[in-house]
Amino acid sequence: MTVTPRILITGANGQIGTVLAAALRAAHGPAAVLCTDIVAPPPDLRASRFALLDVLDVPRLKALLAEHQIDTVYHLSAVLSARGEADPRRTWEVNVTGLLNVLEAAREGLKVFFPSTIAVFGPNVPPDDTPDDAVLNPSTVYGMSKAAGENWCAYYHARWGVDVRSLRYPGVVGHQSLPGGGTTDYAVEIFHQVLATGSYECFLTPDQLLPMIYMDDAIRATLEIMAAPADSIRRRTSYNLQGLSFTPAELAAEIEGEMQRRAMAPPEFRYRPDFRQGIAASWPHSLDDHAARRDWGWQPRFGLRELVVDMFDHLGTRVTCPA
Ligand code: AKB
Repeated sequence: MTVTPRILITGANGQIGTVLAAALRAAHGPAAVLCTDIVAPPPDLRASRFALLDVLDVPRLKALLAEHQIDTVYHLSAVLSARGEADPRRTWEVNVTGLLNVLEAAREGLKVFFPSTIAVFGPNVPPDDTPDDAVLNPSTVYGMSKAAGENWCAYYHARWGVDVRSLRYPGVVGHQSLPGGGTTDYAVEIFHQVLATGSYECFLTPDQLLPMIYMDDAIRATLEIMAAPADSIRRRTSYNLQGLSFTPAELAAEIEGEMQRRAMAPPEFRYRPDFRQGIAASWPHSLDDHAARRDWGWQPRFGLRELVVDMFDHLGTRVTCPA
């Protein structure tokens, strides 16, 4: 008999949270999922079960866990790489203390998912097929906080047996939601801007190769690692997760080709790198994710062509220009 989990998601209004929440509701039923965030959800998401939660508010966190008899937490709330640089101490507090609050509560028997990131790596690792155990010398406070978080996860697992599982997400691209505050955000913005205005000015250089993943693959990976038997999870820091890698110029070319196939007016692309280029340049080009493939069967499905076609299939000519 399968037991329905009782799930709490922190940071549920974010790019991944909104899509993960829908996937978890589809898998386990709407009653199984409690979404939380520091601000109220946008109107189109108000139908789902929701509670306000600041992850730094321990009494509130504990009360929600108890009141809803939660057994699984997807701890998504975090300040990302670009936004994190504006207030490093606040980023550390939200990302590290917030995680510690969840891990401490998890000693009572909760299962936890913790999203890590390619930002844990700095410029001194092999950039291609970066191994899981490459040295972690991150260049941003976001990367520092996630590297520390990975070690806290392994520590809580080793010391108190907390079943915490983690993935190092690359940049996530999806049609369902908009990113906010990241360095890889350009790869989603480009679609919305091109559909809204016919042009896009990218804040990275055209040749900046980065690891990315399509949202559908990222969500499937998250569900798969959480469903895997506990003894198959051999890394309790975090697993590298590779979907595909591309540069802004390669994405732009694929978008242009797809627009031509759809008889749309040719788009215009410009490049004006800002401080985010320095962050991107410190990250790997691609990750070696053989441990994820070996331990719980990870297999990406979306390449660049499939990603671009699916984005256009879903966004069509909708005009939703991000702020
Ligand atoms: C960011 O750009 O900060 C995130 C990430 C790669 O973790 N998308």
